[in-house]
Amino acid sequence: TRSRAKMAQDTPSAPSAAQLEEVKAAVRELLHQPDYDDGSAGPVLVRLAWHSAGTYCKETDTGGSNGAGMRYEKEGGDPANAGLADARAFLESVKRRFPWITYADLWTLAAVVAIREMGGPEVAWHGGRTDFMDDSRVPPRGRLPDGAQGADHLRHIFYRMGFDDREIVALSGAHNLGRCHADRSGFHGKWVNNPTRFSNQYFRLLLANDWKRKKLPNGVEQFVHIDEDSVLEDGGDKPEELMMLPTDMSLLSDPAFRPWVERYARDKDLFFEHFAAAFAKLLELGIRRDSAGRVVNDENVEGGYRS
Ligand code: ZEM
Repeated sequence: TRSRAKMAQDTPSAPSAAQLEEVKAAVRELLHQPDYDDGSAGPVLVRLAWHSAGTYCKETDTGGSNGAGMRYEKEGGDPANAGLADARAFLESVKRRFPWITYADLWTLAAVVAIREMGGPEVAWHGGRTDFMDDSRVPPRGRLPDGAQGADHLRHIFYRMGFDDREIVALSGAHNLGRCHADRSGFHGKWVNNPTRFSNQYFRLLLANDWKRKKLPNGVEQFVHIDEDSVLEDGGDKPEELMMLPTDMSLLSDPAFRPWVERYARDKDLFFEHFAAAFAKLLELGIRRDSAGRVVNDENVEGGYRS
C-alpha cells in the first residue's frame, strides 16, 4: 500500500473558483443547440445527472454519481439510459478543454448550470467525485424508475435513495424540462409548451388539464391533453398535444403526493427552493466528505482532490 505522503503527492489539488467558472462558462456556451430537440442541450444534461446519481441505494451504499459508470456498457447500455449518449457527447468538448475535471463532476455540474440557465434555481454543487469504476461498483440495472408504473413504485425507488414523499414530488417537477422520445423510452412528447424554461408549469398543467389515457402505436400508454392555445413550431395550426407519464399522474391520485402538487402549482418560489435542495441532495448521494468538505474515498480508489 502506498504511504499517505505519496497519496497526497499524487492527488491533484482542488480546482480554483476561477477554474470552475471556466468550465461553467463552457457548459453555458454549448446549451444552445438549434438542431437538437427544442433547441437546447439543457434538458438531456439534467437527465444525465439524474440518471448518474439516481442509481443510489442507501442500504448497500452503492450506485450514485461518483465514478461516472455510465461511460461503460454495463451501465451506459441500460435501456433506461437510452439517449444519454447524446448528453455525454455534448460534454466531450468541455472535457477535452478542461481535462482536470472528472466526468462525474462534469456531468453533475453541467446539470446545475443548465437548470440555472433555463431559469431555474441555483443548486448547491460540490466537486471532488472521481472517475474510478470497477465491476463491483457498477449498480445493477433496474434501479431507475419506470414511467409506466405508479405511486408505490415511485416510493420503492426514491425511498431506496433516501428521499421522502415531498422530495419525490419536487424532483418530479424536472419534467417541466425536455421531452419523451419514442425511440428512447417508448413515450412521446413534452410535458409543457416551453420545455427549455424551468418553471412550475408542470404542476399547474397536471392540475388544470383534462388528461386522457392514450395508447401509442408502439403499444405504450401515456396520458395526453390537446393544448388548444399552443401553436406548432413548424407554423402549423394543429394544436399541440402535451403528455404525462403514468407516474406523473400518480402524483395527482396519491393522497400524500397531491398536496405538494397543489402547493408547487401555487407557489413557484417554494417549488424552486424544495427542488434545489432535493437535486443538490441527489447529486451528493453516496459521496462521503470529511469535515472540510473533501471527498473521502475507499483506499483503493484513485483520484479525488487534495484540499
Ligand atoms: Zn424523468 N423521464 N423520470 N426525471 N426526465 C424522462 C425525461 C426526462 C421518469 C421517466 O420515466 C422519464 C426524473 C424522474 C423521473 C428528466 C428529469 C428527471 C423520460 C423520457 C422518461 C420516460 C425519456 C426519453 O424518452 O427521452 C420517471 C418515471 C421518473 C420518476 C419520478 C427526475 C427526478 C428528474 C430530474 C430531477 C428530464 C430533464 C427529462 C427530459 C430529457 C430530454 O431528453 O428532454
